Amino acid sequence: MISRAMVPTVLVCLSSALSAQRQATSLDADWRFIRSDVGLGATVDSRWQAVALPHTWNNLDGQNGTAADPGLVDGYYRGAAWYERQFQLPKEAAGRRVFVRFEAVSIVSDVYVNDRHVGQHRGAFAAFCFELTSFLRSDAANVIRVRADNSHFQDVPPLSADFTMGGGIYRPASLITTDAVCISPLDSASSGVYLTIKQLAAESAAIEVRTVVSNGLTTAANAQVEVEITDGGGQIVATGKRELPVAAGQTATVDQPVRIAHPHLWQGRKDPYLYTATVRLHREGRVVDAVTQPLGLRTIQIAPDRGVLLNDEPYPVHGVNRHQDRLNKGWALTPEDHGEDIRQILDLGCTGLRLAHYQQSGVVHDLCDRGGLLVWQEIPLVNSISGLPEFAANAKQQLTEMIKQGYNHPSLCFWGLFNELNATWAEPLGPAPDQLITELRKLAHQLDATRPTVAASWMREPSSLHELPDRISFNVYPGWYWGSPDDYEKLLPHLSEMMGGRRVGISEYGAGASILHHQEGVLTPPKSTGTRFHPEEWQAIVHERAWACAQNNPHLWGTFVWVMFDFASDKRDEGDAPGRNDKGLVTADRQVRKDAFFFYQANWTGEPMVYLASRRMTPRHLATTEVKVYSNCADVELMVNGASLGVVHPDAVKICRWPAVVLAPGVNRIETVGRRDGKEVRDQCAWTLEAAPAGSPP
Ligand code: GCB
Repeated sequence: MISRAMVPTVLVCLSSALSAQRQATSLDADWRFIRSDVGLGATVDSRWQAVALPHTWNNLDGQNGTAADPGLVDGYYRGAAWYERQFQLPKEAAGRRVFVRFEAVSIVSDVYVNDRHVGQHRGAFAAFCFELTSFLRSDAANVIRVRADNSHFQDVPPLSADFTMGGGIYRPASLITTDAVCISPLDSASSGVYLTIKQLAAESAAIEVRTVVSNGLTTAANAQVEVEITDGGGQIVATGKRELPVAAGQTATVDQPVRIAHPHLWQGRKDPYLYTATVRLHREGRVVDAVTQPLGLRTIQIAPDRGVLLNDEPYPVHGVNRHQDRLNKGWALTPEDHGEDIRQILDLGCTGLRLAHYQQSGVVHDLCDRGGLLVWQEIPLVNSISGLPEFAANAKQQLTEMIKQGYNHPSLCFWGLFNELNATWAEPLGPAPDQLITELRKLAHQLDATRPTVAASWMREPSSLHELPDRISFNVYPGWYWGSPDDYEKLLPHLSEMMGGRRVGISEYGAGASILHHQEGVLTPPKSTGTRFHPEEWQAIVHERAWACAQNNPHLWGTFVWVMFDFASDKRDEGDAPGRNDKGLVTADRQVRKDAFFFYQANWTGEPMVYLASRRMTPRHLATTEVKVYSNCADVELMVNGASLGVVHPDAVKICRWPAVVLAPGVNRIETVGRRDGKEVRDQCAWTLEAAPAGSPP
């Protein structure tokens, strides 16, 4: 514990040379925090900790299993906590408007400034923004307090889910000061600028730029809205200017058409080319505000017969799911953490990404724009709904925030409406979700006519729910929760047939795996997936069979592995650690890539690679074993203890096998070399053959 006296209070000082335009100042440093519902009037004393954003209180208790915290209902603290911080406005801010923007606070947050309630936000995943102007003291330090509460709320999705619902101000926060007339930061905390591609052809692109302007004056204002589009090299390629009268205290919207000649398209991973759109607001002869947004020129569709069409061309979408979670950090991720995740996802060769099961950080969206990933982002409507009208209203609010805040990101291609919803299966049982989903789809289309809606279903039988999003997807786990990996072959055409021959997505598939657990010889599915033994080899088998059926499959429009990284789900108790879902291709600390990671890398990337599977299975007890290598090379050679066992060509899913390799007692040196186009790549490991433990089968 650090007492307040020990913490130097660093006041936010906005730049002394305030320009007329908006200023954003980070509020991330110098908060005090207490994990208790102490109330607004509580004195900040030695019980309060010094913390910085991003911050969560569940990074440790939310990942250690429920048994570690038997006193807590969910096994981790779900309740209210308080944050407090001081800031001072410089004289130059006088007469300007001041806003606070939180990029996310979980789940319900109440913001107070100088002991007055500024506003409440309900929902753990979207940004929100409040105007502080009338709450501030210009002559003294201002105090902001936030009560964040991650209890269960019957009106805020998700009602339940297989992940820890971390609490806290777990993304950055900032103060924004603007002129009295500004591009609105209050339109569902979006940028206030919406870029819509109206037409895209080789000769020209027609873009409509919608700008929302807020007038904080008590008199009418005459603003001019200027649009400037620059290309990747910073050259201006389109401009426009419009007059916009805004009544006193009101918000007005202007739509401006602009054209870009010979557009350079955003082409996914092939060429994620970005333009930049800048909107400037002029008043009384000066620029008073400006907002800059990414602009990627692309169209997106999911055709029932041809699958995903990016710019009218079929585009193979294969990728992974990702949670906003990391070992020992929970949801409080830095830009570097997000950066490393997306780098690993790109390294894997993904073309698609599903952000499960909620809106993720804007940092991630920027990285996906630049990396060329086609992203599915969804609202957290998981398992069941409640019949409360407030629940439906909140789901609509979260959808609105997700769409408005993500609108200009070309990588965001599919809006997800639900995950595994079913009134008859989920606990707690809820009412039939059909009406709500119908309303959500309508709302999504009203807000955004350019992107298809999607959803993930667990049901393999016909359901009215499957018809509600524009395109349905299925979460399927043959070889894990049910059946065998061989079931993929019949399952994929079955799902498409069930949907009248239309292509379907596979939004989740996979199996758990521990890098500490291994199975020699003939592999068998786990008797129960909820048990401790989750061999890495079985996960690889499930993915090998799944991908053998899924690649180039004419029944599918896209596939997403469950899941890229192991993640915290405190209620789980299986695999090698309680509190963890271990279906990741990479461990929760991002340090170890499991065998299945390299299986996909061999299939999805072009840079020559070889990888020796089961490298961690040592010591071993079977002298005669199959050796398996994943490689995208033309020829792959295996050497055991220096002797070549011959060259093999990878099969249709990039697997090379040497059956019946005989190991010597003690340490064996296993080496492989892949060759392609005059390039050589190598991998090696050491396996120790031990005598089988007494009593084990021959
Ligand atoms: C699912 C859910 C996902 C779970 C996953 C699993 O179908 O959509 O949230 O984490 O299965 O691992 O069981």
